[in-house]
Amino acid sequence: MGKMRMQSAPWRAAAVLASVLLVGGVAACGNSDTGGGGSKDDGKITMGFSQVGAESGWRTANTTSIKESAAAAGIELKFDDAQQKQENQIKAIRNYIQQKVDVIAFSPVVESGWDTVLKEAKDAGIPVILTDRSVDSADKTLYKTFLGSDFVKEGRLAGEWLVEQKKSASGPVNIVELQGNTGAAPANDRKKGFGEAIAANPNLKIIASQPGDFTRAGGKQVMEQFLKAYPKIDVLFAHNDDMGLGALEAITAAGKTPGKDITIITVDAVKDGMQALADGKFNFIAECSPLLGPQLMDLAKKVHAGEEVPPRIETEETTFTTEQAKEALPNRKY
Ligand code: GZL
Repeated sequence: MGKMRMQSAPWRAAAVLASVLLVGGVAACGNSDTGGGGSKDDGKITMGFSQVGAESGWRTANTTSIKESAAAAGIELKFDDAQQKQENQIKAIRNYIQQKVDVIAFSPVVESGWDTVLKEAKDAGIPVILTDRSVDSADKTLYKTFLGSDFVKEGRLAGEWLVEQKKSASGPVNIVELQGNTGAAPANDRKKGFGEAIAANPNLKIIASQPGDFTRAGGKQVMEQFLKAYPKIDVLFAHNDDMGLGALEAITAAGKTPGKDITIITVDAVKDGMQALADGKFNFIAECSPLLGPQLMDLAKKVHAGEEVPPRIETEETTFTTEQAKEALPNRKY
């Protein structure tokens, strides 16, 4: 900073006042960048986002979509990774309330236990958007909208495919199930949809169902236990690709051929899962799109402007067989 030349008394007072205002202005702006929160006088929206964690390829793609979309939308993003712990998400949301952000968005790691902190956000006048996973709060005024997938439908599509594949089976078809983390909406709902669909064929039996926490390590560990406990496993239904990919290692290590000795059905359709499907190691995937960022930012702007938004916005999704995966792989964005 150049040395300021001293001037006569009246001019000196004006110069001092101007410099105080300038420094004050920069400090205020600097504070909002480092946590003062709230719309700065340039009208830029500040969003506080609490992410589940970094447990799967899906989550990584989801985080990338959110960060890139916030930058593209000119929204200042404060981002927290909760490492799959609800207490960390509650702490992050409370921090965002303290910082007086304009909008709070989060993907609830589990469905229950949110009413208190959501009421604190509502009392602070900060709108909340649920993305990816939902909550079981009876009070629907605690959040403005939910943006994400219909997990029951994903489970149902997986089950319906299996019913079709095994319609001529004469004897019992033994199914093992790798669930997502206990209490998570996708785990509860995929299990529900799949179970309802396979009831159409009494030969289809779920002989074991355990959480693998949506991680590769969890899928491998639980599949190893299933293989030791059950000599005849015909089908694996994994609530996401990553647990299915972990299970592949256990199945191969047990001397069985995935996709042939054991039919494998998963959910997500991330690139590694689609590659396993194209290679015939998986047999069917129900897609669950992580690319929620652009819609989330549009919703944040609408909610901040006080515009009405639909209570629930579901993402468009499809399913893939091996042949369809081969065709789709070159253009997959995640
Ligand atoms: C689904 C999402 C799930 C994915 C998993 O919307 O919440 O969490 O299916 C991820 O891969 O871990």
